[in-house]
Amino acid sequence: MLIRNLSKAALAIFAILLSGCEGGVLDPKGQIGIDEKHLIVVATLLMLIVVIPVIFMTLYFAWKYRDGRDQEIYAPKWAHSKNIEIVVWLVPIVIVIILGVITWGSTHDLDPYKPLEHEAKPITVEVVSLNWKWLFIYPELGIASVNELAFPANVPVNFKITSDTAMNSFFIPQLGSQIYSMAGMATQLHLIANEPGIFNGISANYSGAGFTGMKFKAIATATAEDFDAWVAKVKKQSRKLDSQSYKALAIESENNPVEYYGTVSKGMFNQIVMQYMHKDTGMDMSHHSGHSSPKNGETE
Ligand SMILES: [Cu+2]
Repeated sequence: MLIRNLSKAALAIFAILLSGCEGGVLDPKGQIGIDEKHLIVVATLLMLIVVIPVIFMTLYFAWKYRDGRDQEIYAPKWAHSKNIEIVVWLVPIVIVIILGVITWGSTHDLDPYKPLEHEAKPITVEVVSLNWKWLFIYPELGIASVNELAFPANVPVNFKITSDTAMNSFFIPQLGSQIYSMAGMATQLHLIANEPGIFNGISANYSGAGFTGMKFKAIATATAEDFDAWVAKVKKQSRKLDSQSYKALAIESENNPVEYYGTVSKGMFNQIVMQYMHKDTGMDMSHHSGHSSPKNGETE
């Protein structure tokens, strides 16, 4: 009776867990995501080779050596079993070796910085995390959008990522890897969508009060024409993203709506990255290289 109730509870928990898969890392729509799901499943199964027998043995031994059973062989001097030693050492060693080999290979294969091999020419998107919204700049197209990212399916996307605030993590769970966005530096990520769709984008790193509203839609369009239509829609907006309008955009806001910028001044992303580089740094460097040597003991 107890066992039956327990199994019912286990089934319910399992169903709830599985229902969470839709739209998550276990429901991948891109090559990187598919490979990562494969890795998660293989690693989990390998580890279950140890976990499942242990669970059963725990229950079995508790039952076998329960109080009130007296026909067991009494062996008070028992201390060592070669067979048990072999099993408890060999199985984990083999599993760790297999996991190690898989991890070594997949760490290189799924390196976020590694460009994807694909016949289609990749498109570049520059990503900036702000409080609390995402800015996407398309340097090749001269447009930008807030909280909406579009790209054609079956085309690799080459992301360059930075932050104008606290550290965030750029993450589209259904497409695969996440990578941190950090102020004053640019990180890279390469992703692809194998089928069209609208995927949820989030930050996987908590960044304060408006964090829950810091979400975006990643639209993988079915065809290049659909993507061009999206680009045309953005280009129609007269708003321009330059140093001035960027300052206004960078002000904290919560649940920011989708916004489009029809034009972007050149080098915006670099400006955003470089704004945290100390202005004195260059001068200091020239001092140190002896350009204009200050007198001994003199500090600025
Ligand atoms: Cu960093």
